[in-house]
Amino acid sequence: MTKTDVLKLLKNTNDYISGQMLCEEFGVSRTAIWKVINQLKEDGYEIESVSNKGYKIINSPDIIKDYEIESNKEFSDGFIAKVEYFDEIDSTNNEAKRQGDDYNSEPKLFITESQTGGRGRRGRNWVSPKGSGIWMSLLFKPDIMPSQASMLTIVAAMAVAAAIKDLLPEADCKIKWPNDIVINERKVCGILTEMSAELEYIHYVVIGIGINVNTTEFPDEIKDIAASIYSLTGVKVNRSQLVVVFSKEFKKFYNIFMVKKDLGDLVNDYDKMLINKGREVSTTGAVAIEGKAVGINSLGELIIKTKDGALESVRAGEVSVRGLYSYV
Ligand code: BTX
Repeated sequence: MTKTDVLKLLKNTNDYISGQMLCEEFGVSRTAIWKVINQLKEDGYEIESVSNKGYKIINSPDIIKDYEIESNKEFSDGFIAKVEYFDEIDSTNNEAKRQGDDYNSEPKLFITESQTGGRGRRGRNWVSPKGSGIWMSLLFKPDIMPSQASMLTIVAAMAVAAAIKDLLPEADCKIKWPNDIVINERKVCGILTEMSAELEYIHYVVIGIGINVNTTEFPDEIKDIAASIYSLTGVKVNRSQLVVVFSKEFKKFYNIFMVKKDLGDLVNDYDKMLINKGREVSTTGAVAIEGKAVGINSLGELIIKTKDGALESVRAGEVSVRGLYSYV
């Protein structure tokens, strides 16, 4: 009997569950049940216990521990099979990679309350303070070629944006190509995809996702770009619920992606979420292009219509894109 087992039962019943029933269900003593209930109360779960009736869960805390996520009713509908939680870690992407070499099974999520060395793309830093965000990495082994893996970042971005919309339909949540999630044009989420591969074979992929959920303060160097879901919408989203909804959305988009192993059937949905669409952008990096962003193609490249009417497509690995006058 684990905390997940007990929580699942408590969360899935509206009525009281008697201690006797829990004992029988798990084949353990009343003391064992009582101990687990007390541990859950220490974690912040509000559990009512009434003599002759039993236990009833009144409220769950905003924690992102494995048992809180895995006991969610909808968890089994999602892509993630297993969760491993850390109070603090250097980087969940690093941990996924450390475990990746021995990895050969179901999709696993690494999640933490705080990162001491959170990483962005190309060696940039990712600010990951304690208690207010979701810092997580998904480890799995897709049956695709290494050259197709960058498209998974787009799939993940769609899933995060859709999950936020599921919980907050009113939020102006969009994607800044390729994979920043923005609300009111401020960055609330970044995604870093890494992999271990041979030329023609993927050992594993790690999709690292950082979401500013309830963060209220950011360091000076990012405070003009970054914001949190809470600071922008005034709503405190339950983080474990957001993870579960993300897992469901990721499964949905990933399954569509896997049919053709490209984004052809997702282009329309992506373009609807794309904040750059129809806006003037400029690229920096391998190629410098200015023009109006049109949308993406089935490889996830951004199509830009230049002043002379030519359509150019740029790859995420090659360029950064900004609005002509601002971050988007
Ligand atoms: P990125 O290169 O798109 O974004 C990094 C840039 O974003 C930084 O240079 C800074 O300007 C800005 N930034 C830093 N921290 C934040 C923040 N909390 N909110 C908004 N903007 C910020 C994006 O890279 C990839 C981020 C992935 C983060 C996840 S967290 C779990 C996993 N573990 C890990 O080490 N990284 C991933």
